[in-house]
Amino acid sequence: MQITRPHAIMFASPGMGHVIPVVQLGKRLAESHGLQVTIFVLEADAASAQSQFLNSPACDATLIDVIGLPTPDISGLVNPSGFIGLTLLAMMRETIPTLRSKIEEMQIKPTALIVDLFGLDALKLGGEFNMLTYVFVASNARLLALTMYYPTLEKDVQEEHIIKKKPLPMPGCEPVRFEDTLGVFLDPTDNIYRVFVPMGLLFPTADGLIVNTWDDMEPKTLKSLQDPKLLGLITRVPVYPIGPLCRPVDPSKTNHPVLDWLNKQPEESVLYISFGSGGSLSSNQLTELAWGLELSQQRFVWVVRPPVNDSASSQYLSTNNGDIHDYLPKEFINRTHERGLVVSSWAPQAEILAHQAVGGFLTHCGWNSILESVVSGVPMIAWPLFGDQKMNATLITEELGIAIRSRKLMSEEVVSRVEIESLVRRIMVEEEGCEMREKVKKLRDTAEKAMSCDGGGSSHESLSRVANECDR
Ligand code: BUP
Repeated sequence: MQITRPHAIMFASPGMGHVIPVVQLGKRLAESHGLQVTIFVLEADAASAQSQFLNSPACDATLIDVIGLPTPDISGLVNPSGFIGLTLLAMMRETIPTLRSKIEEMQIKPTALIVDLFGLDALKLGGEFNMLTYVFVASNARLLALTMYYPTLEKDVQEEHIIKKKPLPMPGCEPVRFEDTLGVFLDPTDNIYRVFVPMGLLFPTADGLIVNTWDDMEPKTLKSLQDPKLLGLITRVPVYPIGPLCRPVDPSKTNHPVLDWLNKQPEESVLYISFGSGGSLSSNQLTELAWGLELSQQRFVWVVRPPVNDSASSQYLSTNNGDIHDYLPKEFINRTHERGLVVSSWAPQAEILAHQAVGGFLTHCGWNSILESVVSGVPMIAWPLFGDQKMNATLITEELGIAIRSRKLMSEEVVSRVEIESLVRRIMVEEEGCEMREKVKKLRDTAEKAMSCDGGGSSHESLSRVANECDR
């Protein structure tokens, strides 16, 4: 007799920052908790980083099934500012009928549906197919807390925060500073506000909330989310901290030019710089960064993206596809080639951060990037651009003390080359950097402990509870 395993299906938003953690969660549920896992993901073009990742050994086909769904036509979407979140939400919404047909066709009926933040509308399929439903927050507990809490607030409390720019108190948590607030919360008259803010009310309609964090990373917020006298009052369903789930380092990836170069550098001597898959700097800021790096005299690997020209930083991808020499200072590459490497394509970030030569990470503070830095024991220079990145930056600088940042970034001013030189030196050569390195390594140890299967780590136990619920 064939024994059928409980079957969980996952619905992932497109983009590496979403697909990577969803795949890691699926693999973990299959490998350590014995579930059958099917992941539905919107197809991207074959040359994209997403397609390459989904076809690589990292998505072990013996553990999980990945099924591509056609990208829907959303040409009728009104999105004058080009906000990527609205596009993702519309794509996920329009794909629900296709997902429904796929579930109907399944031989082994799923017992659970796990959606990510842009797939909340699909929670309604839970009732239709008698599935338990979970939201997977591939970001942190603080984002979950704010997103759920904000729509429950009275108008005047919201206005105190967004008009008078006062910090927003959240029960049992650190207050949210105005500068860190998600852009979608800022203008109640905007369509983006009307679409996104009420989404926070959908979380308690799921059976549980799975978050890519762990107790030592966000102790206060996690406690509050689970305390019925604090934020637990609005959460109402169990919160499962199951992280850090990160893309594991691929030991076979040894012959990449960046890794070859790192092999020749002294231990903890290189600063890695990346602004993620969707971030760019203005040309002024790019120039200042290049000069700051050069002045610092430190070794670096820099994933450079073409600049955007309207503000200090942006979430909108640049349309400037010019040659890298066109937007870096003249002769920059020649002058720095002995101690720096500039990369213009997708870099093997997890492997770079885990390399012994890397001693610092200048990051846009995407949550996956932060987790990858922590599990590699690398302190950071926080350079948030948009969305939850600003809150993430506050967490790692002010609450955890594993990163530094420029105050200019809070008012979106250009950070000068002199200040960048100082930030780089503080993290790479000064005592402050050494102390942060020690701190982040201690945090890394707590991450390992939380994920440990043998020692009953807290994140492992949390995910076991989800897996047990799916077995019904
Ligand atoms: Br760029 C880049 N190589 O060159 P985040 C990114 N990555 O492996 P996001 C590479 O993509 P937000 C590259 O290791 C991480 O796993 C990186 O996720 C990988 O940022 C992922 O850090 C990027 O969450 O922005 O998705 O760019 O999530 O903040 O919208």
